[in-house]
Amino acid sequence: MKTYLITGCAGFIGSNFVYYMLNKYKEIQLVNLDKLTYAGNLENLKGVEGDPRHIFVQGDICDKELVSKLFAEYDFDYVINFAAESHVDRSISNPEIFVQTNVMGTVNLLQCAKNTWYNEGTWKTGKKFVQVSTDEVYGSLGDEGYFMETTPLCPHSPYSSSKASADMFVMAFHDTYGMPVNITRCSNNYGPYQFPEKLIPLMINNVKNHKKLPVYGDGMNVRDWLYVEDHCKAIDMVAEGGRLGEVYNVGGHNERPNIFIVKTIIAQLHDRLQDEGISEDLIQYVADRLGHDRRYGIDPTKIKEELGWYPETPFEVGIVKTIDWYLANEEWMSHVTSGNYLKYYEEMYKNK
Ligand code: NAD
Ligand code: TDX
Repeated sequence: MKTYLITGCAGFIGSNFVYYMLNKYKEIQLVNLDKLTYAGNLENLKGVEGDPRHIFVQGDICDKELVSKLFAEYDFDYVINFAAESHVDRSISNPEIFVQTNVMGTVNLLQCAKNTWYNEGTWKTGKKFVQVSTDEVYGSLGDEGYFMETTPLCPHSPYSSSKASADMFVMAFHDTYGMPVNITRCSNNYGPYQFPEKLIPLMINNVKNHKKLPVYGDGMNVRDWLYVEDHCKAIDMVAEGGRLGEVYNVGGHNERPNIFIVKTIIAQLHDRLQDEGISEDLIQYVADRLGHDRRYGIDPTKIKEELGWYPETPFEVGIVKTIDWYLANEEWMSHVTSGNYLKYYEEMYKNK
C-alpha cells in the first residue's frame, strides 16, 4: 500500500484529488496536511468523513517540527504539494504570505523529505516529491505559440514569482542531491469546490444573485481551461510514471477569452433558472488587474506522448457539470461567502 503526504487538500484542487485517489485506489493511505486558511474548508472533504484511508492534520507546511513528526510517524512514498496561497489578486495586495507559504513552505517540505529519504548519498527507493505548479511561471503569451516545458520562466505577479521560486528549489534539490522529483505545471482549473474569488465560481455566484459581473480590462485575456478531475488524473499519472527530474505541462488547447466564459455562464444560468433578471446587462468592465498576463496556452505534447494523458472533458461538458454542482450546493456557497468573504469582496472591488 502506498502512503502519501498530500498538502493543501482542503482546498479546491486538493479536495478533488482526495476524491479521485480514494475512488481509484482501494488500498491507499492519504495524510492531508492543511493549515485551513480562508481557502481551506473541511466541508470540501465531507464525502470522505470516516474513511480511514484519509487522515486530516491541521497544520502549516512551514512548521518544521510538525512536518518532521509526520515523516517520523508515516513511511511516506510520495509528497504531493498542493498547499499554496493561490490567488493572483491577493498576491498583488499582500505578497509576503506568498513567499512564506509558497517558497519557505515548499523548502521546508523538501528538507523534511530529504532528512528522511536520504542517507549517506543514497535515496530510499520508490520515493518521490511532486510539486503542483502552474503555467503562470512562464509569464504571458502573445497571439501565437504555447508554453512548453522548455519555455524560460518569466513570472510577472507576486503569486507566479513565488511559484517559480518554489519550482527552482524543487529542481535544485534534484540537481544538487539527486532528489526524486517531478513538477507539474497546469493551466486554469475549474470544477466543484473552487473558492468564489476565482473567475468561474465568482461569476456563477454573482449571476445567480443578479450582482454586477466585474470583467477586468477588455475581457479579452485568454486562459486555457482544464477540468479539475482531468488535472487530478494527470498528477496521479506523473507521480506513478513521470521520469525523475522532469517537468510536465498539463493543459489542453482549451483557450477562451474571459468574456466568453462570462457570457457562457450568463446564458447557461438564464436558461436553467428561467430568470429574466439574468442578462449580459450585468457585465461591468472594470479597471484591469495590475500586470495582467494576456494569454496562457499549454502545449501538452510531452505528457501525452510519455504518459498517455489527455484532457478528457471538453469545456462545453465541464462547464455544465460545474454549474450543476454549484446549483446543487447552494449551502456550500452560502457558507463560504459569509463573513470574511464579504469583507474581501468589498475591499477588492471597491475601486473597480
Ligand atoms: P486553493 O487556494 O483552493 O487551496 C489551497 C489550500 O492550501 C487550502 O486548503 C489552504 O488552506 C492550504 N494552505 C495554504 N497555506 C498553507 C500552509 N502554509 N500550510 C498548509 N496548507 C496551506 O488552491 P487550489 O486552486 O486548489 O490550488 C492548489 C495548487 O495548485 C496550488 O499550489 C496552486 O498554485 C496550483 N495551481 C492552481 C491552479 C488553479 O487554477 N486553481 C492552476 C495551476 C496551479
Ligand atoms: O473578478 C474577476 N474578473 C476577471 O476578469 C476575476 C476574479 C478574474 N478575472 C480575470 C483575470 C484572469 O484573466 O479572469 C481570469 C482568471 O482569473 P483567476 O480566476 O483569478 O485566475 P488566474 O489569475 O488566471 O490564476 C489561476 O490560474 C492559474 C489560479 O488562480 C492560479 O492559482 C493558477 O496558478
